[in-house]
This record gives sequence, structure tokens and C-alpha cells, in this order.
Amino acid sequence: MTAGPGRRAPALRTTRLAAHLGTALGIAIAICFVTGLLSHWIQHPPGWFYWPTRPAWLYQLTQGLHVACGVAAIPLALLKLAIVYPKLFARPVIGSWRAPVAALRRGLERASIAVLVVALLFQLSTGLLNIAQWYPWRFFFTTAHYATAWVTVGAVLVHVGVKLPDIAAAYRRESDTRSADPDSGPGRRAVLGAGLAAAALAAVAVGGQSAGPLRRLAFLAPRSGAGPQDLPVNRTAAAARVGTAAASPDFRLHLTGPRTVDLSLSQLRALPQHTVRLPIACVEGWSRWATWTGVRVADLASLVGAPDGAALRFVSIDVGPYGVSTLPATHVRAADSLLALQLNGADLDLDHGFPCRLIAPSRPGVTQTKWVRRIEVVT
Ligand SMILES: Nc1nc2c(c(=O)[nH]1)N[C@H]1C(S)=C(S)[C@@H](COP(=O)(O)O)O[C@H]1N2
Ligand SMILES: [Mo]
Repeated sequence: MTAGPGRRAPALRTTRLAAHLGTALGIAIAICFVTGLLSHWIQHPPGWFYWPTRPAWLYQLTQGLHVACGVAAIPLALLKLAIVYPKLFARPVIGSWRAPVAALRRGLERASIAVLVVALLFQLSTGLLNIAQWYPWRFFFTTAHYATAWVTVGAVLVHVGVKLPDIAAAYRRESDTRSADPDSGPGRRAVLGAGLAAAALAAVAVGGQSAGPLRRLAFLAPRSGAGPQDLPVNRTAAAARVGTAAASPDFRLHLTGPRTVDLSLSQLRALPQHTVRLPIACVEGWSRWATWTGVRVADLASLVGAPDGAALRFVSIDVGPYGVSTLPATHVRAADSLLALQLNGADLDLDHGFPCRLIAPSRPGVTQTKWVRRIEVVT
């Protein structure tokens, strides 16, 4: 700090506060990054990737954390920006060539902050718009959100690396002066406390939609819980333009693999039926448990002679972006992966995928394909 002795305490306070807010923000960003990567890999699995079927709520947890920490990061990021704001415009921009190491460090610091601020604000705002279900850019969102995540994390690492001495000093000075400097506490603690409280409130207000008992507190959540059969609907049959085809009495489910089988709805109903409790856990953060009844995916796989390690591709009547999903072999074999015909004790509502839809444990909602028309063995 370059401030004179008289201004030393406030400057210190600011540095400490920035360090504490930065730590909280860093933790939130780290959780967002890891959970986001998981969600990305589940939907676009690299060859080495393995995602378990147990516990059934695993994806509900990771994605709930993703959304809650992302939302909590918004007040933390704004507060941190407000505190360090004057520094962003400090002169000289980089420094003198006479002290090249210091200038390099400063240049790196400023560049990483510029990238970090832009990338983080982009991540938080697009993420928020997405959970508010305003996405004029469906594809652009996932691709851009994923790519920018790497940029953000890279900028955080550079930023923390460059700032490490300051961060360490801020924490060290705090333990040195905690008792000797009683005045420096309350202001900083009040701001930090307010920031964390705002973060927690934001997380519960929006992210609480993922957690059973907290759902009632999720007053900012875009999901009211409305929808037929006590389950929200992301895309209705009308929006997907599948109503007529899905409700047609001529409906046939086509199974292709080593053997090819066509099944009518009554033939599907005549197969052994199983009932499971599984959640729909949407990538946008909302989730809801329900009781599903239908045919085991594993039974359908055997019906067409699928080999043991085969994945299955579920193709919907809906030709939109979420009309196809590939179920990995681990989930094909899981006893609670169903081609569901019923939801909460009644035939699926048209909006929930009548006549049949996929429901599997520990998977993103977006992969739980509705209005399934064809199941292919992937070789
Ligand atoms: N064919 C098809 N299946 C789909 C979708 C879709 O748009 N089309 N939306 C998915 C998404 S994003 C979610 S969260 C779940 C929601 O299921 P629900 O509408 O029955 O609650 O369905 C998934 N299955
Ligand atoms: Mo979803």
C-alpha cells in the first residue's frame, strides 16, 4: 500500500476485506467450475468419464450446488468490485520499464483482472438468465458458458498467483493486529457479513428450488412447482409440436439392435412393470422427486439382444434440441432406469412425455427424453 501512515488503517482494511471476499468468491467459483465440468461431461462424456448411478440424487446435489454457488457469487462479485473499483483505474496502468519485473507483475495483474471481471460477469449473468429460463440462445449458452468457464478459472489462477503475497499478508496482518487494533474490525466485518448474508440469501432465494424443505424459501425461483401431475414442465407438448403424433393410437415404439422389435402401447403395458422414486433434476437447478412406473430399460435392451456393455440412444418424436439422448451402459443396466409409462400413479401427461419417456437415476433433466419413439443400441 502506498498510502501514508494516516491512511494506513483504512487501506489495510480494504485489502483484508478484498482478500476475504476474494476467498469466498474463489470458493464459489471453484464449486461452480467443478460441478459445471461434471454436468458437461455427463452430457458429452469423454471416453474415460464414469458417472455413477448411485445415489440417485447425485446430479441433483452437484447441479443444485452449481446454481446456488453461482447465484451466491453475484453479490460477492459485485461487492468485491465495489471495494476494489478505484484500484482498477489506478495510474500508471502498468508501470515503468525501469523496473521490468514489477511492471510485468502489474501488467499481468491488470490483464488478469480485466479478463476475470468480463468473464465472471458474463458467466454469472448468462447463468442467471438461463435459470430464469430466458434463453434466446440455447446452443450459444452452453457452448459459451463452458468455454468462458475455462477462461474465468484461468484468470482466477493468474490473479491469485500474482496476488498471493498480498493475500497472505492480509491474513497474516489480521492475526497480528486482531487484538491490538480493535477499530479495524467492525466496519470490515459488517461489510463482509453483509456480503455473505446477501450471498446466502441469494443462494436460497434462487437455488433453494433444488432442495426439498428449502423450496418454499426459493421466492425468486422461476419454478413455481406448477405443472400437471405435481411436476414442473420445461417444454410442453404444444411447444415441442408433438401432441398429435404422441397421442396417436397408431403409436409404435421402434427398438433397433441385433434384433428389431416394434411395440404398441398395449404391448409395452403388458411387459413387466416396475415402480421407482427418482428426481427430475434440471440443469437450471430446479428438481422434483416423483414416482415412476414403466418397463426396465435393461429388459428392453435384452429384448433386442443388446450386448452387455452397450449404450442406448433414445430418440423422441420431438425433433428439437433435446429430442435425443444417449444412456451409458452403466445406466442401461441400473434396475431403476425405466422407460416410464406412468407418473405419480397415472398415465404420463402429454406434457410429461406420453406415451413413454426415459427416467434414469443421477442424470440431468435434459437427458430424460420425453415422447420416446425409437431406442437404438449404440455400437
Ligand atoms: N423430447 C424432449 N424431452 C425432454 C425435453 C424436451 O424439450 N424434449 N426437455 C428436457 C428437460 S430440459 C427437462 S428438465 C425434463 C423435464 O421433464 P418434465 O417436463 O416432465 O418435468 O425433460 C427433458 N426431456
Ligand atoms: Mo431441464
